[in-house]
Amino acid sequence: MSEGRAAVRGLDPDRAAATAGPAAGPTAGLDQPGVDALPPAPHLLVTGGAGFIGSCFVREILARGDGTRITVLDKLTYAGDRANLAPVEADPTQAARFRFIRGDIADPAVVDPLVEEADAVVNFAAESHVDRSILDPEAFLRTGVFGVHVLLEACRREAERAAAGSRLGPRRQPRRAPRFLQVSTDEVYGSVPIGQAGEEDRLEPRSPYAAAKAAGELLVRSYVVTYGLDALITRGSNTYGPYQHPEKLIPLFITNALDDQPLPLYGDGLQRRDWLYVTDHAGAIEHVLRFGTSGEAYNIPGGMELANRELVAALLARLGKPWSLVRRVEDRPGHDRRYAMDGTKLARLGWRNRVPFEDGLTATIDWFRANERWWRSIRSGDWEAYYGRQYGARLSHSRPAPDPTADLAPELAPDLRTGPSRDEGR
Ligand code: NAD
Ligand code: TDX
Repeated sequence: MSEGRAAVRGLDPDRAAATAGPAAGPTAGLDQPGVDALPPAPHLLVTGGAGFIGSCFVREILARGDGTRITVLDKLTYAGDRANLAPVEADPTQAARFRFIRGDIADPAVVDPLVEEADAVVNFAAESHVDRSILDPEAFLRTGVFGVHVLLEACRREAERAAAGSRLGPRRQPRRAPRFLQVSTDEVYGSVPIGQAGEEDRLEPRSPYAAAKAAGELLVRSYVVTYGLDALITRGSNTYGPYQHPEKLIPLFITNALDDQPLPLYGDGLQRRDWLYVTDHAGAIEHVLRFGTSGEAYNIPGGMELANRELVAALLARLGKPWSLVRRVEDRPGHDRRYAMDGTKLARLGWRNRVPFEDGLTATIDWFRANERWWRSIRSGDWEAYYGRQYGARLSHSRPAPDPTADLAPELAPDLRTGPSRDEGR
């Protein structure tokens, strides 16, 4: 079994409990990257831990059974779902090391006591969908800027207590200040027409979502410089996998295709994204949390760059559905043409992604096929209003999208139909 398969295993909620138990951690098999910044059996505060990537982070760490305790603070917006944490709550040994609190990161009364108990805070909480940020930007700023500020203030207070010797652990031992990790995104660099963005490149966000993420990052940076906070930033690329909200490209197109519904491809479909499997994103975040240098940002690329229409062709081939489902619709305003990041800094820290794109895509499709109840319940209620607002007019003015496999020589077409290889995407 490849490492990729091993990481994919256990993501099915029904099987997770059966597969839980000691397993290779995200750092297993890598060069020793340095000193672990976390104490043994740490207590982590994971904000936004009921969402797509945050819940994967929680499930993966608790399934390891290494003594780590996790408190999740999540507002349960339309994007958060406690069902994403059901595998943890259903397993008594994991549940004993887990606590869920519903609340807002922008509320100091909730945040302060939780940060007081934590060895580290990992902030996944955000409004995360670019299209929604174009429709209604305000919530993006509230969580992405003010919410980050509240978390940072709580960490600053704890750092002051640690410096004064009054921050004590459960056995009244002196305790270090909490380490803070802000989960950010490749979108802060804006569109990257050629080459790859490095961590020192300028931030040039182009959507309200990306601007809120960039603002959150700048706040973190200011707390490192001004107050000496122990804080880091990760910039992950486009992430995919089980439990992703069906508003995003891959789950939207899988679930629409399963229902033989049209697939709304924006513009010419030649925008390029770099795809990262969710367990690799979660593993890299934990790796940076433990081994990263305070004050630094780390890119987390996926290593699989594809044009959207190539990705859609690969999805349809695996689903056994025809290209005729794909409709060319009006483009997203300000649509970033390409994201690409250099991953040298993270590789030097000792992290390697484990899940090849082919395995990740197959596992994702299998998961959505097997968990129809999960996605049908999300695609009900408010979903219809959102879908009508985002796609109603677009689909009624749509036209067929050119089939990317049609212009290829017949001997090349089968490769694309079964999905490009990992190396081809580099
Ligand atoms: P998601 O939308 O699936 O989950 C976000 C979670 O945050 C939800 O559970 C939601 O309820 C919670 N939340 C929102 N506002 C909150 C608030 N004010 N207080 C507490 N909880 C709140 O998002 P995701 O795709 O899992 O992304 C997680 C993080 O990773 C985000 O910060 C996002 O910017 C970043 N990111 C995502 C991707 C991607 O491709 N999905 C890539 C790079 C970075
Ligand atoms: O219906 C669609 N049609 C379409 O052509 C949707 C939803 C998307 N697209 C295109 C837009 C993008 O070029 O597909 C690409 C991927 O779109 P999204 O899934 O919306 O992701 P993106 O906008 O690239 O942002 C994602 O990656 C970075 C996440 O949603 C962010 O949270 C993350 O920070």
